Amino acid sequence: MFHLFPKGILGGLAAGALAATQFAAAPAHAADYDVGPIHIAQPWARATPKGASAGAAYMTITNTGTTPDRVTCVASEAAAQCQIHTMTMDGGVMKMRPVEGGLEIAPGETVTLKPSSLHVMFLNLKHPLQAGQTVAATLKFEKAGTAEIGFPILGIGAPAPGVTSGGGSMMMDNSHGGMMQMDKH
Ligand SMILES: [Cu+2]
Repeated sequence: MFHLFPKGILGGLAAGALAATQFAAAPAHAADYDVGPIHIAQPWARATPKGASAGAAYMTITNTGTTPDRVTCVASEAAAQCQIHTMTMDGGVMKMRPVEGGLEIAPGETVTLKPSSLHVMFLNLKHPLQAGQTVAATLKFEKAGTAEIGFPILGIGAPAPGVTSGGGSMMMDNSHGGMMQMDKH
């Protein structure tokens, strides 16, 4: 079949397809960060509806070192408070609570923060998280040190970058309202 097309047209089609692919992939790309032996990949946050008091951010953290480390969120420009939360099902209700003493990343381990699971929580937002912008937060690793991470903000209810489906039927992780309860410590 290929012999029916002049070589120049085929080349043009291939180049066009490649350019379109690169363009489509570009917005999902986020910077990675290294803090000592800690590698942070694909940070992202979800946009929040107007008036929401809380927002969430996600990333993948790998400890390439030989000793365990613990991470906490110490500050964010967008919120009065920044914490790392776990989510668990308790009697059919999704509950989240701050990770006490920091989230441990064991040597050689990768921990993924993602919707309906571990997340960085911004409490008492100063302004909504707007899709297309970036929200910055300062993470403190007990041993590796401190890093300011920029989380590109994806749409409200967006799945994790690289995940094609919406991540199941759980709706409660977006607004932190509804069925969700939060334990105060
Ligand atoms: Cu939370």
